[in-house]
Amino acid sequence: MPKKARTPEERSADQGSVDVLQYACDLNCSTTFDRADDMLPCPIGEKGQCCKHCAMGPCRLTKDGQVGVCGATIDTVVARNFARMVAAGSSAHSDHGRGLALTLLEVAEGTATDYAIRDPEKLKEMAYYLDVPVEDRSLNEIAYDVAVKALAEFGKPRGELAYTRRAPAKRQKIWHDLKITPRNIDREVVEMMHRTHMGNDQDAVHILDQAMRTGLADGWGGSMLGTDISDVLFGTPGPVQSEVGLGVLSPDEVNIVLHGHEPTLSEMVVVAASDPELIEYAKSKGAKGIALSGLCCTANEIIMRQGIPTAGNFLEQELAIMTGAVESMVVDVQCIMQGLVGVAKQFHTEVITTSPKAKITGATHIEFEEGHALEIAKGIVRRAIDRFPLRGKTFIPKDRHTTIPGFSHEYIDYALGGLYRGSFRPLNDAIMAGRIRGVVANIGCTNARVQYESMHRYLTEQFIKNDVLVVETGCASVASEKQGFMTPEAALSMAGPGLREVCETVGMSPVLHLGSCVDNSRILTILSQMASEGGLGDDISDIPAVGMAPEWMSEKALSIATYCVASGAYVLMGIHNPVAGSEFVTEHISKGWEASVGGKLEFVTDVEEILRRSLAHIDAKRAALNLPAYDPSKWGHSGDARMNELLELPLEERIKSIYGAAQPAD
Ligand code: MSK
Repeated sequence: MPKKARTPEERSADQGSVDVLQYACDLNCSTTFDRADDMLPCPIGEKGQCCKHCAMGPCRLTKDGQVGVCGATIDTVVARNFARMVAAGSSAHSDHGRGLALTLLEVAEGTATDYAIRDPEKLKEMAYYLDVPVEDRSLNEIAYDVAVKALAEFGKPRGELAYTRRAPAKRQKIWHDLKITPRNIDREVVEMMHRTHMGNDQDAVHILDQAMRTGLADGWGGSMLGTDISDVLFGTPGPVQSEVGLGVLSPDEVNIVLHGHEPTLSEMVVVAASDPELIEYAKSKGAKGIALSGLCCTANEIIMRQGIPTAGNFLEQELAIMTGAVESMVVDVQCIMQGLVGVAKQFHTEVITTSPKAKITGATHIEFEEGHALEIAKGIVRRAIDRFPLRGKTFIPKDRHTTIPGFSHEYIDYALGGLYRGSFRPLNDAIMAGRIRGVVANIGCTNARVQYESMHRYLTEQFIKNDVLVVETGCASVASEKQGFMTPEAALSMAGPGLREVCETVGMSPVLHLGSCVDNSRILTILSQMASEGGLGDDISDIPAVGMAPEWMSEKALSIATYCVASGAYVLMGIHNPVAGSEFVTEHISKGWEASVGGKLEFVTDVEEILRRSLAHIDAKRAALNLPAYDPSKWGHSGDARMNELLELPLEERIKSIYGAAQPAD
């Protein structure tokens, strides 16, 4: 029986999206939410109990003690299914990182002349970890060797991933002892697929150990390289003021929405859209100009470096087109719904695929090549302008919100200590004193099966009220941006007394935007630096911190969760438990992994329970470090004069007063 269709309010916690969903109902447009209501999840696949790894099956193992045609137990089948999802997620992030390494190589070789090295210091930092000499060498020479060494990380025949040396020494030893230090990125993914092929690894614990190694190849390999090279090529992010919400779509300009993940294309479209000739061309077609906005992780990439507004998260891709105001939706890889093409057909929007790895039937394909990047980007912008006269009736919701994203770990380091004494010491001290109770990394997707953004919002609000500093990436961060959580005002009006004092002193928001999905690697770096700074133990697993993805949907989220756990973190995921079919596997990734690597993975659907377990874990870690118990009554008695003064100012002036003239990076 199909489920009853939910109302727009039951589908989304975002008012702008609710308005567009209502408009979609009036227009009789079908969306991902209708499809979710029509199609119940398969109850066997949902729990990981279906094995389709050979043609003797598929085998559906639903009863206790049941085995597949080959004799595979339910524990083996569930572990294999989970491990394959981790491998898929790891491959997606890592292929993204490889693409950037290839772009860096082209820049060094002089064949991608539209790009440049924007952060030479970051390049030298990469060189250090990849054993590339820097003395008396040109940036291009260093970049060439860094790119070659980075590419070797994907397939070098011997050794271990170079970036694993960035982890605390104790953590590296745990990986060595357990034999899960990744050797090279591709090898771990390939081995995971090999091991889970019919007739190979048939021991759930052994399979799950390799799942951790495959995840680590993502976090400390593909993703970390992706983040670093993006910073080298496009600049390391710093705070920048911008806006978020479907209301950022312009009623009278050509709207181009950039969607996907890799910044190589989107950064070039940003350059192309500011070309005076193209702006004039847009005016010749009756538009006032060209308005860019982002969706999903491309949104994170371009808002944190260029200040380009974010139209929405993963679940708002169809809704953006339904406003009738989008001339082009330009996509590359990951999290792009095939349903876009069907929706676009009902409007004047052209969906343009650009990656050689991702075509969609019915979409226009314009293949992107780094060697002709700007020329191709200009062609894409021109096509969008040509569609402006075809625009019909529009419905753009009013909702748009001010936000300040762009907190790279380098910026946090700088913000805490200044240029000459930048360090994580003040953050560690604040946690040790109890001003900050702990840290939560709230990350991941939005999911059409729940009222999206509601869990992100509730949890984030509760954490900051409880003096927990929140860092965010991916689509989770869009939810907080819409709530104004990423403005200093949120610290003044919503944060608990201790966290507010810290935010006020440092001039930061209580929720920090750290970037896109690959930028979860920044969280690993921050945790490692906090561990090395001293006072919070000597490993990531000692820090009073929790990771979570309460509305996850992507295999990438499982890879992130797995590498965070293997790095020592407690990770809570919502939605459903994909290993629910095996009590043994469910127990092993929690208590078993905690015993072997100090981190644990749990799937919890009740938002109150996620909150309770997170705070309990943070408090338990504080107690284990002999830190004072969390006591909010001790704080909130300083800095009030400055706070009251700021509260008198209108929001824009208040932000300027705290951040100075923070401007989009040029
Ligand atoms: S885009 S993986 S829906 S966070 Fe990175 Fe958002 Fe999840 Fe895609």
